[in-house]
Amino acid sequence: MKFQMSSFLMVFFLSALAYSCSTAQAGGSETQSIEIQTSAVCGTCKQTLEKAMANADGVSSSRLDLGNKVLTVEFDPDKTNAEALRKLVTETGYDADGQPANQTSHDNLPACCQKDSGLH
Ligand SMILES: [Cu+2]
Repeated sequence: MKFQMSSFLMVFFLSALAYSCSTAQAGGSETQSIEIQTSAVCGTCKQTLEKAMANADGVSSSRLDLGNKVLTVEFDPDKTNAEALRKLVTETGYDADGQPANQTSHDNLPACCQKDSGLH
């Protein structure tokens, strides 16, 4: 009797899980947009960042505004999220919303793109 009860609960649990998965997929694929404050300084930074975003899974478009250094990214929330995109920015070598750039990536950027270049 105890065994029957636990297998009933297991079936119930699995079907509840399957149901929540299918509803998550059915409601998905609406594009979301985020704005990330970066440390980009020039047109080369813009190219570097927009290219990195273009290669990222789930990103449909991105645009860096050099006036305020804000990177706007359109993405599919089923495939990626704001946290992953900020991490990608830091791994490309730029600050993202106050999170510091990956130092190695930053040091590999063209000299004009480095935060302390003094050229900007
Ligand atoms: Cu630059």
